[in-house]
Amino acid sequence: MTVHKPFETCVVVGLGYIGLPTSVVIARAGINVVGVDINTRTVDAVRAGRCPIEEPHLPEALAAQVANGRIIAQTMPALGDVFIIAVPTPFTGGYKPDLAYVEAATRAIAPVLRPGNLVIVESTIPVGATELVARWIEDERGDLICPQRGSDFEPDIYVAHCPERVLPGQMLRELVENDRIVGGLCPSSGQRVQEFYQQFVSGRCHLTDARTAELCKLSENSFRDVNIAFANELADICEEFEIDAGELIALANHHPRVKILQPGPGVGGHCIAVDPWFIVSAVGEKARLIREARWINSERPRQVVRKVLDKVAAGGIRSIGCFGLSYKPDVDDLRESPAVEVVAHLAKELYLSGEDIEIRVVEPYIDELPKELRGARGVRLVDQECALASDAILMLVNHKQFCEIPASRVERKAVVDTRGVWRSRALAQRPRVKLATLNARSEARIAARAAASLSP
Ligand code: SAJ
Repeated sequence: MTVHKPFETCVVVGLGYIGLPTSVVIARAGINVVGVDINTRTVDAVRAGRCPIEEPHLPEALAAQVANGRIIAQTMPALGDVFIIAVPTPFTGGYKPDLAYVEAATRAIAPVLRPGNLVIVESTIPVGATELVARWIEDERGDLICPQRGSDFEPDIYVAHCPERVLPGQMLRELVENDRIVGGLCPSSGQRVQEFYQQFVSGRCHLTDARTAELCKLSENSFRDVNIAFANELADICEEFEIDAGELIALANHHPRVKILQPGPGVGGHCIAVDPWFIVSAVGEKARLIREARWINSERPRQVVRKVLDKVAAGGIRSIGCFGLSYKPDVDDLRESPAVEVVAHLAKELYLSGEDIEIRVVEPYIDELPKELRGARGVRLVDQECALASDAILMLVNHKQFCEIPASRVERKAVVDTRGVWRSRALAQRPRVKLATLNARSEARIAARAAASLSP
């Protein structure tokens, strides 16, 4: 039986939204971490104990681990026992995954790898990419034997995919408590990587093969995307029937086996709006439902803009207060945010139609407008009170502080509430059944009763 040495040093490549909190959790378990990033500003910040990203409790936790020397940061990989790749995997123009960062990170660590090392890909990757990582290592290092898919020989380097599954805003807790999927390129890679995660994860570490782990991660995010698309479609259906979608979904969710998500202005962030394409681009027609859901959700921002323009067309609107820009509530992250897309598109449409309407944006998590909105005509970043004083209100992100705004503050205004924050207002204003929808007999009865009650 091979006796392995303990995990003393872990090299984390990519000090971003996943790499940084992961480094902290590993360091807290007593393992030394060498954080590697090509961005010198990020490296300088971490060295100084400053956290370059917004995440609850991360700044203090990072500062503590840097101060006690457990985490160091540099631009070049160092020797270690475990190598974690946590770099972005965006998609190219044709919705195909772009593995350039994963490849560059793999080739960068190859020169320092030694027999017995673990190489773990945490980045979200398309099916088959862990196999490519093994090939890239062998390309660079003819002296090392990597596993092949399902191989049963003992490799020099253990290679596995262990997708991150944490929710931004809850990272430090979820990194420890969530179950993990460990997809080994061969069984011994899986076992070795499972032993590593068990050092700092209290959730269960489920063993599988690399391809299953890759598709598992993509399926989790696609499941959520499809469910949100269903909620968005339901919201449209509810509008048709003059029903409040929030009430409907809350009631349906009382069924023990129903869990519908919430409609909104679209799906943002760089996971759920991206990952389903990794499946669609690989299997085409076999992923019809996943693709359709993606279209439904990506159409959403334009739909919101059309609703606002309808209100504008009704007249009397000189200013629109837009509430929120982040991709979801209570975070500062504006990446792939549907709210930003809505405001940018709205500004463009108003400009094209020659309307001179001020767009007042309130976003408590930022100090300046993102580049997509800088220079957009009529768009200003304002405080909450100024936005509330607008003629029309567009609720885009249900930040806690926005949810505290009483419905009475917006009562007399034109409101487009994409998050159901003022649901009670919507319910109060829900039109009674229109006479036009009653049948002729009912109309006649109502008229007869009215006539009777008027007669002396
Ligand atoms: N959204 C809705 N309605 C909902 C829930 C979300 O419109 O009912 C929108 C949000 O406003 C946001 C987007 O969807 O724009 C995504 O937000 P999210 O909270 O659903 O997910 P993310 O992108 O922050 O994190 C997801 C998580 N995946 C799942 O919950 C299956 C997280 O666990 C993953 O680690 C992360 O993607 C990732 O990195 O892949």
